[in-house]
Amino acid sequence: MSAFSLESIKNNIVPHKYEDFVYAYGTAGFRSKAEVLDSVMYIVGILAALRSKKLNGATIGVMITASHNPEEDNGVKLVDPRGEMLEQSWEGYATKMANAKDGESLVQAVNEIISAQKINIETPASVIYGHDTRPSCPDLVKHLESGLQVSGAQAKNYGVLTTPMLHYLVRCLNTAGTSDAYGEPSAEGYYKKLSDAYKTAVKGYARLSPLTVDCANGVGAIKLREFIQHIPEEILATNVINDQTTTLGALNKNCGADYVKTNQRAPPTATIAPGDRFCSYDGDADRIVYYYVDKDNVFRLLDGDKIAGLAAMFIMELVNDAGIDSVKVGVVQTAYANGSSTRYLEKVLKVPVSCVATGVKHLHHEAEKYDIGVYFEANGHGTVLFSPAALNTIKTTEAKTPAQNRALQQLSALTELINQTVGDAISDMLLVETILTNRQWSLDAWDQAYTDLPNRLVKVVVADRTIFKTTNAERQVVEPAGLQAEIDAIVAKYSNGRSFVRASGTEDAVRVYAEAASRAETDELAYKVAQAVYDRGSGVGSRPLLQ
Ligand code: G16
Repeated sequence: MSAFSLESIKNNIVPHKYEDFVYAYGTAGFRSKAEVLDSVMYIVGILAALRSKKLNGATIGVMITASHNPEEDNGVKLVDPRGEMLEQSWEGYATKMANAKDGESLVQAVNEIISAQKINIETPASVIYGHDTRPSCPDLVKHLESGLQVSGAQAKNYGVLTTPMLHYLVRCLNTAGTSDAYGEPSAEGYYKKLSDAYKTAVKGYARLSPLTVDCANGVGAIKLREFIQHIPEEILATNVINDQTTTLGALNKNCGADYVKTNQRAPPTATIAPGDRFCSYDGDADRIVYYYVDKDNVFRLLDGDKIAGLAAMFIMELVNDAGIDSVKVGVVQTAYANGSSTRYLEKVLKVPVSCVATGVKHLHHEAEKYDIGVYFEANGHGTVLFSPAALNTIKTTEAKTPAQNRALQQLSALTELINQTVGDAISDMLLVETILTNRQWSLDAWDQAYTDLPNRLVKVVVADRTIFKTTNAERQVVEPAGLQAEIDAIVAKYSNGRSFVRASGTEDAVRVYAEAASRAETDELAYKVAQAVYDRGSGVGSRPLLQ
């Protein structure tokens, strides 16, 4: 390990691939075509080391993944010491460093951070990193390592990992030996923590029928196979499909959570009959959606909204049965949440609901405001956070009846089973399976909570998506001027109509969401709004047409 050296930082800078490419730390870090990311990896190594130094040598995580994006993309994000996303105030530093085109300007950007954050560069730095199964990862890792090297960071490569496992490891390493120790910092430790909790949570209940898991041909296939070795088949039966992790071009292609959610259909590789139970992960296994076909073979999606409703319902009942009503539950959603789900949460469950901008980081912080904060994006990203006070109440309350005892035990198991750092497909799957097993519910029974309003997501490619600016948790567009009035006028023509538009932080497109009373109205509304976006944004390619 060498020392932090501005001279080395300057001399080893990795040149930008294209002069005019502008980098931005977006919804989930840097994300774009893998070919333009060499220079970004180098600066991320330096930034991670600086962040660690700023936090007195706490371990910082770096995950190389482009999650749901196509295989030719890649990306990188930083993980803060408790396993949460990089503090937002540092995103600007990341962007500034990434856009420095020569050694001098990079050193200048680094010096600005050191002085603004009052960083003692003599403080040791500790960084761990991992990556998904993309073919571009090994080369990108080398550039990251070069950035870590010139920063003198103590670094450890954890190799191929799901994103949530990397978040877990970061938290374990930073809490080791404290009263707040999160777990054993290894893949084995992660599998053991989750599997032990699951066994407790379903004890005494009959196992459900096997669950088929579409792993998007990504890292989830490898890790789920390892994980299920820790649970006997009499307790959880899974069948893994879309596990071609070494087939070029297969990752996220016509499969995975994003495909299923966006297209509202099962992957073509899934043979699905009434009564079957299916779920899909995304490419780095941090999202999950469930689905089935009803008795008429009609596809039914149980997305992040449905998971939030199920989790909130179950946890609220446990809190009630445990006699710890002082512990308040809340749910966090984004504008993509189906209107029916919000109505169900507010009117049926009577649980407070907050709406925040897209991005796990926004939901996570909002969820921390509740004693137990359930947060899910409709696309299947989410988890449940237990505050220190809630954890304490669950652990210290003395049960007066067997029913109360059972509820407290169940809650306690959930605090171990649910990944507290970030949404996690494996952990979320166990949460859903726990609830369904406790209730002995089919997917159809779960689906009865409410009926989704028909909804449609459309992507519009425009000349420059950054001109689209929004407010009010992304529910209204402020720029280009006049677009919101146009959307309002279109929406007004549809019963139960709702639509909003926003620039994606992970893809070069503007996303359009629409929902209305009927499928035909929803599709028409979505495409009319998409055309307005296309016209205002000097759309690229063909005009969106109603299909
Ligand atoms: C990332 C973020 C999610 C977000 C998704 C889509 O997910 O972590 O919070 O919902 O991107 O974001 P956007 O609409 O801005 O493209 P992932 O699974 O791609 O890491």
